Amino acid sequence: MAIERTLSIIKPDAVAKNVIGKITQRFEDAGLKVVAAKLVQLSALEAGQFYAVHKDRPFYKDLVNFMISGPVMIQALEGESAISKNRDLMGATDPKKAEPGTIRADFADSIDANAVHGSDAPETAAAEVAFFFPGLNVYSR
Ligand code: RTP
Ligand code: MG
Repeated sequence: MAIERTLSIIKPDAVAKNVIGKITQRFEDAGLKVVAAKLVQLSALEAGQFYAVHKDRPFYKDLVNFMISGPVMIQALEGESAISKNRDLMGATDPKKAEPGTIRADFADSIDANAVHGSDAPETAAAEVAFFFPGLNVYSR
C-alpha cells in the first residue's frame, strides 16, 4: 500500500446535475484528498488528446463530443491506493453494471454519460495528472 495520486474528472452530465459536491464528498469520505482542482470547458483538442488511447475505437468521436458538451470538474486526488480506491468508488463503466452505491450507479445515465473519469493505472495516473496539472509536484508539497 502506498500514497498515490490519481486524476478524476466529474463529466458534463454530473456537473449539469449539480452533484460536484456529492461526488467530491464520496472521495473525501473514502480518505482521498483533493490536492488540485479546476472547473473548465475542455476544447476538442484537449479532450481528443486526453482520450487518445481510444482514438481507433468506434465510440471515440462521441466520447470527445460528450466531454466538450459542458464544463467538467477536474481534480487530482491523493491518498492510500488512490488509483484503485477511486475506481472502486466510481463503479463499472456501464452504470447498468455498476455496483449499488457506486458513483456511476447513483449518478450516471448511460455508458456514454457516465458521470466520472478515473485514471486506471499508475502510469496513466501520472500522465493524466501531469496533463492537466503540470507543476503540481513542484507546488503542492
Ligand atoms: P473513463 O476512462 O472515462 O474513466 O472510463 P472507463 O475507464 O471506465 O472506460 P474506458 O474503457 O476507458 O472508456 C472511456 C469512456 O468511453 C466510453 N465508452 N463507451 N460504447 C462503448 O462501448 C463504450 N466503451 C467506453 C465511456 O463513456 C467510457 O467512460
Ligand atoms: Mg478509462
